[in-house]
Amino acid sequence: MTASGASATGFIDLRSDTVTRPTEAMRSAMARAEVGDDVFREDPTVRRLEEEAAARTGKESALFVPTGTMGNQIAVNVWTRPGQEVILEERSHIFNYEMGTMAVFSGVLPRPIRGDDGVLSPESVRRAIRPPVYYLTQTGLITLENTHNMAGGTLFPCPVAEAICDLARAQRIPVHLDGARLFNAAVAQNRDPADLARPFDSVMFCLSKGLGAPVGSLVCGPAGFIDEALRVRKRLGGGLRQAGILAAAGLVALEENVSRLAEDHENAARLAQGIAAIPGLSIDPAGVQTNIVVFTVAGPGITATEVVGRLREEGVLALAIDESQVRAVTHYDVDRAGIDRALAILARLMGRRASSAG
Ligand code: TLP
Repeated sequence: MTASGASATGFIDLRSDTVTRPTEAMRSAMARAEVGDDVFREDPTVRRLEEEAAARTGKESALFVPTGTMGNQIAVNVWTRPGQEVILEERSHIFNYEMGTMAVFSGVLPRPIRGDDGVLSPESVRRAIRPPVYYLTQTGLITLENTHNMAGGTLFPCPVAEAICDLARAQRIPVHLDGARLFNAAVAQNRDPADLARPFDSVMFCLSKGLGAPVGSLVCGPAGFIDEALRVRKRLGGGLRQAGILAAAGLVALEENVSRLAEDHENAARLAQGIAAIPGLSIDPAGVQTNIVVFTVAGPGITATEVVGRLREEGVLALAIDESQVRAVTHYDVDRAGIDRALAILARLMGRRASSAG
């Protein structure tokens, strides 16, 4: 970290919490990791991480996978049959950013529905579930996302998740949680991640986001589900060999980086409050619950892409997620000084734009 708050790359990189680089503790654990061939299930470090993941999510078993996308798609494949529908939120990662894999690999159709702040209502899910009529497409799976990335890192309220899982269970429909940022959700609410995962049949969480590991996600669920997940992982080319080198960093991430997520949440709140005060930008800071800040470039004449381009020229990286919205994600490689610097730059460039327009 430099005095200006920029990371070693020289940029204040708020594009994603995936950009963090492994800590010294992770690198030394990786160098010392005891390893074996994990396709033979002989890597002791991977097994230890899987046991730890199962314990933390309160599930019977867990499987290490290279990416969150693979974890989600394994769950879709195991729970569904070709021709079925998957109910999910319109802006969810599984629907928008997983390259249509559910259709390509599992032969299932997405049934997207809109939720407020990414939160589906039990009533809208109930209406979307197909009745058991033989000539109708059938609902094979429901997936929820917590925190919800594109809605701005929002929390999925536990009672709502429970209500959806209860109605799904009554109709024997499994529910999978895309918990890429499950630990952010847990820390933000001061709750055990296992409580948040409890109602779900399976959950995926990522080590390579706010937790700071270089690679890796875990898919967790009942033992029978994980047995099948192991086959599907291999089918997808995700059977890794001496993966203990990666799992070792994941164990450090779980050990050392969970409680510090609160700092990222404070920085995101600070960023949102600062943005709310900048003319030409709009956000409700009260809606920022974790480490993701999605703000709107208000008013005509400038697009989100232009704002992101100008920020880059000034050493700040963020992502335009559509014509008018910009996403900035906090993580341990950007400290409070970095946030303040990003805000000063943003205020300056929006001010310049206002004076040149006027
Ligand atoms: N999200 C990435 C991008 O793909 C958008 C990011 O920068 O936020 N579920 C959720 C909710 C995610 O946000 C992501 C990654 C994934 C799944 C997939 O994880 P990976 O990138 O490991 O495949």
